Parts: sequence; C-alpha cells; structure tokens
Amino acid sequence: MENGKTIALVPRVAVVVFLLRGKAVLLGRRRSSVGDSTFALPGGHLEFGESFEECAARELKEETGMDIDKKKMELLTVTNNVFSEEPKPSHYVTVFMRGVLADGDDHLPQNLEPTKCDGWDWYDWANLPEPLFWPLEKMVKSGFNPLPN
Ligand code: 8DG
Ligand code: MG
Ligand code: MG
Repeated sequence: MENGKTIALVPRVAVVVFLLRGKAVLLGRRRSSVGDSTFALPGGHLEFGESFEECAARELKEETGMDIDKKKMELLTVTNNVFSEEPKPSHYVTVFMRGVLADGDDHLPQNLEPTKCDGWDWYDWANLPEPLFWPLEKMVKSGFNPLPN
C-alpha cells in the first residue's frame, strides 16, 4: 500500500545491449536507486509494441546519442533478476542483445541522461571495471562471453 493505493508488483522486461567495438564493450556507471555506482550496459524498459531490436536502438540513442546497426543485432541470452533487497523491490526479465555501431558513427558516447549515469566509456572485456551491476556480474562469473567466436 502506498497513499492508500495497492501497488501491483509485476515482473518487467528490460532490454540491454553489449555494444561491441572490437573486444571492448560500452559501460556506464549508474545513478539509480537500483545498483547505484555500478557499471552497467546501456538499456531500459521495453515499451508496448516494440521489438527487442527497436528497444535496444532507442535506449542506446536516448542514453548516448549513438546509432546501432539495426541489421546486425542479435539476441544473446535472457536472465531473470529479482531485486528484492531494494527499497522498492523490482523484478526484471532482462534481454541481452549484441550489436555494433552503425557505419559512420564516431564511437563517441555522450552522457545524455546525467541524472541516471556518470558517463559512458569503452572497456576491454578482459579488463572490466568494478563493481559491475549485479545482473552483469552474475553473467561474468558464470563464464558468459558476449564476444563473437
Ligand atoms: P527507461 O525509463 O529509459 O525505459 O529506463 P532506464 O531508466 O533506462 O532503466 P534502466 O535502469 O537503465 O534499465 C531497466 C532495468 O533493467 C534495470 O533497473 C535493471 C535491468 N537491467 C539488468 N541489467 C542491466 C544492465 O546491464 N543495464 C541496464 N541499464 N539495466 C539493466 O538486469
Ligand atoms: Mg533509458
Ligand atoms: Mg537505462
């Protein structure tokens, strides 16, 4: 109950993207009640009627100003993430996409949502920053590798 109204707790769908530049991925340090100060992928909530590809491209554009190559995007995996320890518990089914920037993009991310992120940068997959946002940390620890073979 909040303000006399019952809040329905439902799982939501998030789409995030491993944007690759060679062996480097784009990460940003979060400013959020969920995972504050941890390094996470660009991404956000799937909107009604959107494909995973459309959502990944839209979130990347909104958050960094960069354009992904929509034709080369692939779905890598899906994980189930329950944030039960947060002040406002949440539950995300997180869809992990992989992509590369569109031809001609200069690879320079802008920090377009500075209240949600400290800034974006490229990090070598073999030398990731710490701490990672825990859904990502969990994948790394399991041996998951987003780089193409
Ligand atoms: P929006 O309003 O733009 O749709 O959402 P956002 O403000 O961009 O949401 P977000 O927190 O960036 O992403 C939504 C949820 O996705 C986040 O609360 C938890 C889940 N999520 C993961 N892993 C990752 C990740 O690596 N990066 C991001 N950005 N979100 C992730 O489970
Ligand atoms: Mg967003
Ligand atoms: Mg986001």
